[in-house]
Amino acid sequence: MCTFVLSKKIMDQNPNRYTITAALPYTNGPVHIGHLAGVYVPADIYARYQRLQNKDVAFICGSDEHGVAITLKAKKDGISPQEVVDKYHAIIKKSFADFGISFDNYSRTSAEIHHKTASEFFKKLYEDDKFIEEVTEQLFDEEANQFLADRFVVGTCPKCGFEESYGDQCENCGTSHNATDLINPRSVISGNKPVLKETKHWFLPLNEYEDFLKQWILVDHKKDWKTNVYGQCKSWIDDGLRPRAVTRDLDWGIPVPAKDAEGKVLYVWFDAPIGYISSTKEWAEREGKNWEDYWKDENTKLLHFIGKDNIVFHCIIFPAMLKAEGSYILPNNVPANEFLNLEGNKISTSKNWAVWLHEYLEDFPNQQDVLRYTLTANAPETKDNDFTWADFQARNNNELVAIFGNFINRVMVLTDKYYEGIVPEPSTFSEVDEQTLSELKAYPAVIGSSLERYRFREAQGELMNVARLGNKYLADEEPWKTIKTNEERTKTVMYVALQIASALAVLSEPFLPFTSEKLKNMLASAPLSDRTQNGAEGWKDVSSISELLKPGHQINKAELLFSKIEDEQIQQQLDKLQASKKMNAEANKKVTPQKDTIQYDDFAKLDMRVGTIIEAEKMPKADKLLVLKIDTGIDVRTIVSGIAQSFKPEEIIGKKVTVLVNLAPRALRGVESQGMILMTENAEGKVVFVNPGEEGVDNGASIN
Ligand code: B3M
Ligand code: ZN
Repeated sequence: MCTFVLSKKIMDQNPNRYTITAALPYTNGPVHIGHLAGVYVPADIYARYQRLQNKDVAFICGSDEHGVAITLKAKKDGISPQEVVDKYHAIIKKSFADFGISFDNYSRTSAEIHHKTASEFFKKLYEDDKFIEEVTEQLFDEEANQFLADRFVVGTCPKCGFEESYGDQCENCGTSHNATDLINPRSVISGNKPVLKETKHWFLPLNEYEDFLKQWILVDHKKDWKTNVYGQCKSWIDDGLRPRAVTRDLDWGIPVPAKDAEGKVLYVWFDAPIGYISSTKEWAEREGKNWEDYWKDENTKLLHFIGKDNIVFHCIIFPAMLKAEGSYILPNNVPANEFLNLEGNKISTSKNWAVWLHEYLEDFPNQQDVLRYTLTANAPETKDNDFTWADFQARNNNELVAIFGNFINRVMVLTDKYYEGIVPEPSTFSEVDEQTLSELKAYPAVIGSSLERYRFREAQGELMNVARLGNKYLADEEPWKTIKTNEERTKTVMYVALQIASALAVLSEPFLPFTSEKLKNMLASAPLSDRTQNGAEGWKDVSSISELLKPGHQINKAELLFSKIEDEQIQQQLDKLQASKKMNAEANKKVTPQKDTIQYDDFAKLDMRVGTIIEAEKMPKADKLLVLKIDTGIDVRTIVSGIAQSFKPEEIIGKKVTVLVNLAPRALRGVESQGMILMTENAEGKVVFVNPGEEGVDNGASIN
């Protein structure tokens, strides 16, 4: 009994099979750096690392092609939902591949295998009586003749008061709720206030899973789940779980396989996580594997990489579904990240405030690793973080080029120069050499330990320490000096430096796969298939093999691993963002509705004249007010105007303005203002004068 418990424990800690999922991106737009930093880069690092450890890895993803987000995008662009998903599925799939995200399978939820899998999953729960079937009142748009689910309805979040909360989830506080919980709901389609209408749906009674979830999350995973994930789960559980509808009245999605369910589809968050399973099936079929090993074997470690807005679905709802089904394993961990901002503002698809992956790949060809590196260095692991182009440039120029690239370049150039690219035979190791080699051998465990705890920034920092170790070693041992005095010593030093370079080639693979590949080619490392079962040089080889590059081994010519990123490239990116900002300002400009009709006589009462500002000064002790002297043609009079935050007094002297001259005088801070200057706002929200017309119009000319 005792031995059994012990061995089970060891297996749990060190499973050989990993099912690693990355959130299925919605195909209503391309992928941006926020998605990459939050989900795909860490998931890829982790999957690559486990493969290098010789683990059996299924790294699974695919496009999430259902849900209201897709329908809305189709409506907006005037095309069909299918056209929307086809377009973005192709863009997303290609950009992931070009960026080196090493999915074992990238599927899509419109695939037949997924429809079948999701449908069968529902049917099993339906037949096992796991759902509550209930007629309830749901929000309905009478004009559009449609029920309003999820993103079809916005309103005030009952929890935080955010006025633009979606029907199923509040983007502000992350709470997930039912559309009928919204205060002041409005239809996204017509803008109308919805009415309530009866309709039948199937609900998963989450309340019945409360005890299970409490034990599984709040007790079993109290220690190993990230605090942000654990905290969110706890607050949901503490709030009390309620039955949750898993079907919708929509025409885009997977038809509900139940009696009297016409016109109804599965809720997108019911079918999407099942997409992980169908994508695994698709892969297993292709590779001749058994998909059930990856989903039903207790020794398999299931991990979901997601962003923080998806926590409830992966930690509460999907596990409850899996539990209800009964034959599946549960996730071992859900290492969700917080959000990445861009240049101080929230990334936004609709505002085009983003760095799009497919555009990055065009603007920075063959520089995938620079973005991977920067995103990991700034990963929003414990709090929201900011991406700036200046930081991107600095990380490249001061770290990748100056530390990593510089070390490799020195090793390559010196080996070529001194030994024509042949790894020299070392003689006796000094204490420093021994020390350096033993430090080097400790790194796989150091980096691995950070990765096992999902601390990717820390892990990458340690990788850079390997390059730093190399630089320091060369700087201290100065082979360029000893070459003149002590050939044997130089050989030893270069031999040690080459081992460090070779270790870097292996250890950098999860983080900087393109660099690793290049470096392996430069070092002409052993053919990939010779080393480990997975066909790669193993992680542990760095610590267990006494020499990674043997004396006599011929390396290839040096290539540049990283190149400097110039200011102009950065400026171009900043200009691009500036252009988005401008477009948004224009698009967001709200035109105020027209006022009530007036008669001509009402208008004729206004006496507006052309005038010129002849003096301007700040009103003492008032931030907003300028005291102006205006030549109105009738007289020179004083007008107090609230424009001090938009103009400096000296820059407006001589300006022609439109003046309402017969406005009753009133005192502002003790100064009598005798009229009003007409102002408006330009597209960027800047206050400007209403220009009274062509040049050459005299002061005093009437405007009518
Ligand atoms: N499509 C949501 C998102 O992109 C989503 C993830 C599904 S994972 C099963 O935020
Ligand atoms: Zn909220």
